[in-house]
This record gives sequence, C-alpha cells and structure tokens, in this order.
Amino acid sequence: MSGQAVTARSNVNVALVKYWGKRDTALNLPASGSISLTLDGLYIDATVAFGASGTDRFEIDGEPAAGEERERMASFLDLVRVRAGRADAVTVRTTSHVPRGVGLASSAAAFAALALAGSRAAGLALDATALSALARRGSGSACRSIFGGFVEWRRGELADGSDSVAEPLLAPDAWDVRVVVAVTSTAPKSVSSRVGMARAAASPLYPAWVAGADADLAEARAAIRARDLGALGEIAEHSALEMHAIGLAARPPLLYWRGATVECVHRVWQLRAEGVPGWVTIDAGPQVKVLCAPADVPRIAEALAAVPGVERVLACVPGQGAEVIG
Ligand code: 2P0
Repeated sequence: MSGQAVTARSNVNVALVKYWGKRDTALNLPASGSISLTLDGLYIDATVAFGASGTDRFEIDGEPAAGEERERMASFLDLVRVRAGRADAVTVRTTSHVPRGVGLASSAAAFAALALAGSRAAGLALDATALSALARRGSGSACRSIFGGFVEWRRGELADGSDSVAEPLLAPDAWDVRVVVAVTSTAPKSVSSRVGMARAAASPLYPAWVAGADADLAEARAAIRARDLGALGEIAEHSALEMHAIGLAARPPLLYWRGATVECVHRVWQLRAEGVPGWVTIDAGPQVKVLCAPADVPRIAEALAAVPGVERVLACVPGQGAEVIG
C-alpha cells in the first residue's frame, strides 16, 4: 500500500432495543431509536490507505471483494473521499474475526472500522459523534459500534441525518453483564437486513412497532441506569420478538429462525422458570443471544450447547468502541 495506511478495529454490537425500519433509505435514517451493547471478541479490522496508483482495491478476508459487498464498501469510501476533498485511489483490506452475513452484526463492525480507518487515512480528524454519523451511512447499526458498552442511537429529526448519531449510555466496565451466543447456522442469510426492513415497513404490525418505540427505549434506558438486569432483559426480549413478529405478518412473510433457534428460546425460558435468569434476543439471522449475569454463563452455555442444531456457543463481555490499532 502506498500512502499512510491506518488500521482500525471495531467490535460488533447487539441491539437490545432493535433498529428495524428506516425513515430514509439513502441516508440510513431509522424510523426509531435503538439501544445496544458492544461485544468484546467479535470484531473486524480494517486497513485503509489512500494515494495508491491505479484503481481502487477492496479485499475482504484475503479475497477481492465482489458483488454487493464491494459496492457498499466502494460507495462508503467515496463518501470519505468527498468529505476529505481527495480524488486519489484507495486500497482497503478487512479481516473478520466474526462470521459474516449470518446475523452476528459483522456489517456494524466493518463499517465502524472503515469509518475510523478511512477517515484517518484520508487526513480527517473526526470526533466520535462525526464518526458515528459517517459509520451510519455504511450500515445503520455501525453508528453504535463506534462506542463501547451500552449505547443509544438517537432517531434524530433533521432531514440531513446530522442528529441521527449514537452516544454512550454506560462504559463497558460500568456494568458486568454477559451475552451468550448460540450459533445455529453459519449459512449466509437469504434475506439481507436491508430487504428485511423494507418488507417489515409494509407489515400491518409495523405502525404499532414504531408507535411503541419511545416507550421501549425509555424502559431500556431506565433499566440500564438502574443496572436492573431483569428489567433490561424483559424489554430486550420483547423488542426482539416484536421485530420478528412484524416479519411473520408481512407479505411476503419473513422468518429468520431455524428449528434450533426456537428450541434455544424454549430452553432459555425453561432455565428462567428454574431460577437461572437469561433473556433472549435474535437479530436478522438464526442465532440466539442470551443476556445474563456472569455467574449464570456456565449453566446457560451448557444448556444451549446441548440443543440439537447448535454448532457453537460463545460468551461475550461488554466491549470497547472502535479504535486505531496501527
Ligand atoms: C439492530 N439489525 O438494531 C437490527 C436488529 C438487525 C436486527 O441493524 O441497512 O446492517 O445497513 O442500515 O444495520 C442490521 O441492519 O442495516 C440491524 P442497514 P444493518 O442491530
């Protein structure tokens, strides 16, 4: 790579109050706010250098980027180039430490890392709020991965999206919780989040979802402030199940779950009835994530690993926001 290469690392985040629907598709402006937890250990490194001769080069996990992935990366780097007033070619390399395109928020980590590495490599010194707004343009949920710990993405009111940015609610070390992830399939999802959200907007349940968002956010905010895991788990589980119910009621219908997904949900509910508290959340894929206290990780992880169809179980601690690592 010619020019000054910058490498940034960003963790994924899991939404506890979900982003599911847009008020502006071009700018990735959400129909409502969302609240997430950044997770340690599932991350993407992005290295960006401007000033290369010839044409742009995009590489993902050692392979030339192709198709929609390449297009999204290229459009995003174009935004950075315009912002920095540059016209030179760019070289981009990303390395994933999380499975891509399976509902584990790899695009959130990728575009947060690209926003940080890309802006720095282009000579821009953006603050965290400006980075969040930039990352949002690549993938909505990426605006939350700029920050660590518990994070809220404000819906914003302005048409240009400048007030639709994330802000930290609680630092990663301020509340010791865990998210246990049960991976039920790493097959690429058949319906992207982008298409899923467009379908959701036509669901008869969608207006109720948008109307209830502010109350869900207030409940989650209060639970985080009070470090009340039961209250947070309850609203997180509700938000996830309502998001998936919208898809079921849409035409054509949308269902990201597999059989093992449903079995994991029942297992977590059974454990809860037995006095081991955990609350499920599910994103645009078949994986089940369980919010719980550190002491309950062994029993929850063991129970999920025993569910037929579960390929892998991992436990994540709250993670840091995006950072430059080289
Ligand atoms: C979330 N998801 O809040 C929700 C819940 C998936 C389920 O944000 O179109 O990749 O790039 O803005 O951010 C995944 O969607 O979608 C997502 P775009 P994104 O985490």
